[in-house]
Amino acid sequence: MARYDISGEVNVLIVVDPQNDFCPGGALAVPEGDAVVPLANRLARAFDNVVLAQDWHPPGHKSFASSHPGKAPYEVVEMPYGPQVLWPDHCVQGTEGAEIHAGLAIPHVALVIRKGFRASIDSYSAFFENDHETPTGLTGYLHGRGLGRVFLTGIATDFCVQYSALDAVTEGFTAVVIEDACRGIDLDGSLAAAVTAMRDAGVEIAQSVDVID
Ligand code: VGL
Ligand code: ZN
Repeated sequence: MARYDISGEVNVLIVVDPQNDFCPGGALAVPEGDAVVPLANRLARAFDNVVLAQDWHPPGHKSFASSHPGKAPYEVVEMPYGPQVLWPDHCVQGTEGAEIHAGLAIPHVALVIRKGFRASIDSYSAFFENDHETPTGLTGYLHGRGLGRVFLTGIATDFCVQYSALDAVTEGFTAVVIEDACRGIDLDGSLAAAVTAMRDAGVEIAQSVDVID
């Protein structure tokens, strides 16, 4: 018996960054990243309201190590808004790597929210860019549609999923991360740290069996 009743109109599933570059063979491949796709499809069938987040960077984006001479991917630099992990070039606007995984089959997605499209600032969260103050507009959308409880699935648990879940709580939503429907990057223990930080902030950590039978 599922622990959550998601039949109500207030529930929304956010599928975070289910994109080719985060799947095996992609530019920023997350181990088993593609494993979230069939589960996201099944979960989505149970939700009336589904939103997708899509990482969407211009060429030469400042989160790319290639934009910082002498720096390598996974090094950390100080940006005006704080520390920033440098990544391999990924999810470049209009490329195959930025496309939604072809196996994602959720025809009733109501909104695709793109993020990270400003060259000088990264945006892990679907709510705010990494300065924690520039909004993407998602809060207004959810309020406008009367959606108050946010379930999250997708990639990467310890980056975009975590940041989105923490911001959801900050913005006054109930946030539930469906842990087995996410996959993480895990840089220096970042996966375990993310789960702890989310729990401490009041994010509910659930499994897909808690949501769908
Ligand atoms: C992500 C690193 C860089 C993510 C996006 O989707 O978690 N991680 N851009
Ligand atoms: Zn990115």
